[in-house]
Formats: sequence, structure tokens, C-alpha cells
Amino acid sequence: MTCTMANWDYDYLIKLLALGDSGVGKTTFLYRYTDNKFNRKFTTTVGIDFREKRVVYTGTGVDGATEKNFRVHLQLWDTAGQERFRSLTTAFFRDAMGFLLMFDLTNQQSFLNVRNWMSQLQANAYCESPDVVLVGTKADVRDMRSVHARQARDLADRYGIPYFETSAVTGADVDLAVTTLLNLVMKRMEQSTYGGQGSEPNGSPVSSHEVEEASGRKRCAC
Ligand SMILES: Nc1nc2c(ncn2[C@@H]2O[C@H](COP(=O)(O)OP(=O)(O)OP(=O)(O)O)[C@@H](O)[C@H]2O)c(=O)[nH]1
Ligand SMILES: [Mg+2]
Repeated sequence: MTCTMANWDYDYLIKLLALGDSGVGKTTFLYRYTDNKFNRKFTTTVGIDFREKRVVYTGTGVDGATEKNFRVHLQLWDTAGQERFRSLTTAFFRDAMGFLLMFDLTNQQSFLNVRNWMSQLQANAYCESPDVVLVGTKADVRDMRSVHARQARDLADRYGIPYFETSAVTGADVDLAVTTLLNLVMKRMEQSTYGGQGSEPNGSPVSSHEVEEASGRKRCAC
């Protein structure tokens, strides 16, 4: 059987990366986003992994005014939260264009650690203020919640980044969090393309041959 999506051309290859403590739900979130399914089993990520998805982004054309649809190939890097993989995972920060910084709404410590993850990002990402979306996971587990929405929103405001509360069980706001991050990244790219600098970040338009599948799980050889 031929997978027609595998042969699509695309205009942009966008690399997003999920980070946060072990167990906050990075793998489960990405699985919900790409496959629209929930996985209850906890299998900790070893090192790094990635998933892929094709989406359409509506932006502006060359004149900076006309609306145009761009085919975007999303590469979603899934990092291990465990400390022992830290040097490997932070090495991947440099190549990513946007970040899903996740904590578990039922785990106060994972929220306190957001500051540490942010420092890691500032030290290792493409610039000191990369495009980041803060994500509070497991919003469906209401009775065990230990992080108040206001606390999280205050922190996100301090960093000047959007904040979403998501559930991989119900799918609530999973798409919205990724789409918001994609929009930030694409806006930045449009600015650098049409804003006078004439250069693009490492997400410049690419041809389809670099990608094998439109959706599904891939494992890095590292
Ligand atoms: N109820 C509920 N459980 C969730 C949700 N997201 C993740 N989980 C559960 O939390 C556990 C850990 O999820 P993972 O996605 O494996 O966590 P991770 O952040 O990838 O962990 P590492 O790979 O070790 O960094 C699993 O048992 C998931 O089923 C959610 O939104 N709601
Ligand atoms: Mg994982």
C-alpha cells in the first residue's frame, strides 16, 4: 500500500522540541497530537525520540500582505526528562526552532523545575529568548491538582510566553498549544524573511526528500 502523504512536498520543515521533568507527559502529549490517541502506560524516554506531522500554516506571501497557505512538515523532538540524559538532550536544543516547556499540574516539583529548564533553554537554544510555550499537563486529573492556574500564568507572564493547560486524555488544548508555538515560530521566520534582514533561521524552505513519512514514530540513531 502506498502512503500518499509521504510524497507530499512541503514548504517548511519546522523543528519543535518538548522538554520538562520525567513523567510530566511529553511523550503522551506528542502522541495525542500526532495520532490523536492516549497512552496510559508510562515508558520513560531513553535519550531522544521524534514524531512527525504535516500541517498547513496560513501566513503572508512575498509581498508581506497577501495571505498564503504553506505546507509545513513538523518534526517534534521528544526529549528524556531524566537527569542522566541531560547533556544529550540539551545538545538538541540548539537545532530546535520552538519549545514546548511542560510541567505536570499534579506535581508541584515539576512546576518549580520550569525555571531550571528555562535556564537550560536560555543557555543552549538558538538565542536567549527563543519561542517557548508553557504547558501544564494532566488537566483532567482535577482532584490531584497541585499547581494553581494563577501561579502558572504569572510565571508565563514573567517570561512573556503563552500558557496552556492540556490533557492528553481528553485532548484539551493539545492542538492549540502546538499551533500557538508554530505561529510564533512562523511569525519570526516571516519577519526575518520579509523584515529586511533577508535571512531565514534554520527552518528555511526545504524539499520533501529529506523526510520519509508524514506521520508516525521515528527513533534517532544516537
Ligand atoms: N491523566 C493523565 N495522564 C497523563 C497525561 N499525560 C500523560 N499522562 C501519564 O503520565 C505518565 C507519564 O507520561 P510520559 O508521556 O511517558 O512522560 P514523559 O514526560 O515523556 O517522561 P520521560 O520520557 O521520562 O521524560 C504516563 O503514564 C501517561 O499516561 C494526561 O494529560 N492526563
Ligand atoms: Mg517520554
